[in-house]
Amino acid sequence: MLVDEPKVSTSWGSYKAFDLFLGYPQPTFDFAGSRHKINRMITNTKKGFTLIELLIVIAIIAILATAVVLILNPAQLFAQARDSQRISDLATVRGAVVLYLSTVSSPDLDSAGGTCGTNYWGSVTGAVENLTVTGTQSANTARTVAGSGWVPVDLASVPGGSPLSALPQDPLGDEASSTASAYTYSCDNTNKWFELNANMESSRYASGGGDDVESTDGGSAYSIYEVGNDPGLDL
Ligand SMILES: [Ca+2]
Ligand SMILES: [Ca+2]
Ligand SMILES: [Ca+2]
Repeated sequence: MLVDEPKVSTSWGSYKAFDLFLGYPQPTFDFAGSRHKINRMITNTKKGFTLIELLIVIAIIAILATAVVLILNPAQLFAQARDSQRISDLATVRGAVVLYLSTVSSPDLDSAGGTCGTNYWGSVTGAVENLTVTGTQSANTARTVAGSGWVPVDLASVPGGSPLSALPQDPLGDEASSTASAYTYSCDNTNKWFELNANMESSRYASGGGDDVESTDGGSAYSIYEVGNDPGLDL
C-alpha cells in the first residue's frame, strides 16, 4: 500500500481508495481510540472483586469441598488403611507360624504341650473377635515372640531366629483404649493347625463390601477375617 494513498470519507468512516476499489473496505485503525480502550481495560482489571463475585467464589469453593469430602470420605479411607494393615499383619503372623511348623522338630502351638482345646488367645484383654470361639481367653496378650505372647508359639526357636521381632496388634486395639478391635489366635495342637482372626472396619473390606475379605476367606465366620492352616478355619 502506498503511503500517500488518498483516503475517502463516507458515513461509515474513513477508507482508503484502493480498498474501496477492491470492494473490501477496511476501516482505518484508530490508534488514539484503541489506546483509550486498552487503558480502560487495564483500569477495570485493577478494580478488584465485588462482594457478589467474592460470594460466588466462596460458594463454588464450598460446593467443591463438600463434593471432595463426599467422594473421598476420609473416615472410610483411614478405615481402609487400617484394614490393609490388618490383612498384612495376619499374613505376616501366619507366615511366621507356618515357618515355625516346617522348621522346628517338635512344634508346640500353645507352648504348654496341651491340645489348645477351646482356649483362644487375643491381642487385648477381652478380645472377642473370633465369634466361633466359646472357650476361655488366655491372659497372654503380650507382643513377645518366644511363646508367652498372644500367639503362644516359640518363634524364637526357628533356626536363624524369629522371623518377627514382636507380634503385631490391631491398629485400633490396645489395652488402654478398647477391646473392640483385636487379633485372636486359636489352635489344634494334635493336628498342628492354627487360625488367626481380625475384624474388618471399612465397608470396603468387611463382609458385603466391594473387596469383601471376611466372607470370602473360606472360614467359618461370615463377618470375621480368618487365616491359618486349619481346614475350614473353624477352630
Ligand atoms: Ca470369614
Ligand atoms: Ca466384620
Ligand atoms: Ca473360624
